[in-house]
Amino acid sequence: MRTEEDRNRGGVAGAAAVGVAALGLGEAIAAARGGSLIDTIGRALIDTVPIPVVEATVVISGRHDKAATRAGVGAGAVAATAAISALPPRLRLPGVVAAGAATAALATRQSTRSASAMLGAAAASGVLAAGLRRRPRGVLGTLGWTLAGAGLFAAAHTLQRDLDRKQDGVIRRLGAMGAPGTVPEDGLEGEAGLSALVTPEHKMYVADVSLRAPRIDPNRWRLSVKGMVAHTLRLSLADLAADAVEFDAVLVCVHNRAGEGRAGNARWLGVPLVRLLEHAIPDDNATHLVTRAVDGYTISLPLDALRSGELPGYLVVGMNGQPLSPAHGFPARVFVPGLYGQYTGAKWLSELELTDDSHSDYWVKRGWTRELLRVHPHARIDSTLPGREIAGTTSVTGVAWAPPHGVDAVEIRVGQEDWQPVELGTELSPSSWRRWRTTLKLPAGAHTIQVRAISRSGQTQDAVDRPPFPVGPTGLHTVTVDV
Ligand SMILES: Nc1nc2c(c(=O)[nH]1)N[C@H]1C(S)=C(S)[C@@H](COP(=O)(O)O)O[C@H]1N2
Ligand SMILES: [Mo]
Repeated sequence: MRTEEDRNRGGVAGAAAVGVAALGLGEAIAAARGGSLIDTIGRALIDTVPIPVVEATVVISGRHDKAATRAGVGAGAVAATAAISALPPRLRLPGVVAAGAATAALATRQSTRSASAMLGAAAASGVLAAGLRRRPRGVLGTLGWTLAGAGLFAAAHTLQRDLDRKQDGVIRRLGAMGAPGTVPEDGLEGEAGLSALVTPEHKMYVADVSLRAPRIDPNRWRLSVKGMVAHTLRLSLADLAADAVEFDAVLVCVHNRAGEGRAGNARWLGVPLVRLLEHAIPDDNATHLVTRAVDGYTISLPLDALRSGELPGYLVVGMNGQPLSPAHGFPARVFVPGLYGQYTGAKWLSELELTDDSHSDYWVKRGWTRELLRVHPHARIDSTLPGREIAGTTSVTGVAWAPPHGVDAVEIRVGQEDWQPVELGTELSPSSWRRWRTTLKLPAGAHTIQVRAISRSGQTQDAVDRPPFPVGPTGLHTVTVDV
């Protein structure tokens, strides 16, 4: 006869398998209702962990920050299950209830508020409670629970993919946003390894605190301009598109360290924010424009600087001739060329609110400076290849930016030799990135190459290596070539 004690001896593997199945069911149920349990928990974690943890995750996971966060949630859930299963039997049910309640609390936070995730959490708790009472033992039982969990994850993935495809279809049916027109050129076409002058949408970096782009119905979406204004506005995507103009500008994440790819140059379509302000007429005591997203993210911009033109901000509805993609902020975002992405305005806008100084932004609450962080001039090396024209030479290409003033010069140096200018491509606009190339004659052996950008406002790229936090990264891109 099996005693209670026997049953409890089922290994950690069995408990972990129950955890996988529980999370899988929770995820599938949330997905069936258009949400995600894992992503809701992940976002709540991003919202609450200390800044050094956020910074370390960005450095370690690079472009895979979202996958890393999800993996962390999965591992945490399995570990929690194993921990609960190790409790004395009478404490296990309370343990499951506590874990379920904690998860539900995360799912109701302001930024994540998700009924689907709450439902998923409840279902997961039920599976946990039942599964830990009759914990699987032996290879077969453990395998069965694990496979059931895997199947549920696969189902959740399929549901999510179908919803995303549907959303892509809705966006595609809106048609072009802006004039697709001719492909811009800068005279440096055909350089192998050099970034495109205009970054294609799928190559544009994605950075945000939401693990999944919200799916917004453009037919029901309205942008409200409200708060301390004489006229509250409610604008549809078509209203906005009708007033929009095209501009070229580079978007740079504050986490882009020397030589990295968290930057891209696009042809945007947007309504100058000054035009919206002219219609809304801010009250005299309004000082800030809060850009608020459906995911609870906010960034605010100083009204004076927007109106004087010092911050040439836009309400953006298009990128490279198309509507914004879900990842890049569909249906609308705010973008001020020259400010780092974290300070430039929210994607997935829900409203613009005029306020006084009392509002505190998402990242300011988390310890980032209230000062707007301006993009430092930066040059990046994209390729170092054997010269095509003259044997024994090395052709070096790259991009450089210094928005909103523009790149005046890019200089290169080999080892500790003098800085020398490179050839610049034609500038699309001062706020865009500028491509460059040069040919070096290098003797055989290994050489260290560095580049720096000099802005038209007279700022030379700072060579001192600093991390992104707290005022944006500095330092030079350094590459070693073997000739
Ligand atoms: N709603 C919302 N907007 C946001 C963010 C966010 O987390 N949520 N992140 C900002 C940051 S840090 C950057 S770098 C840019 C990135 O824009 P992209 O993903 O289109 O490249 O969006 C900004 N806007
Ligand atoms: Mo960013």
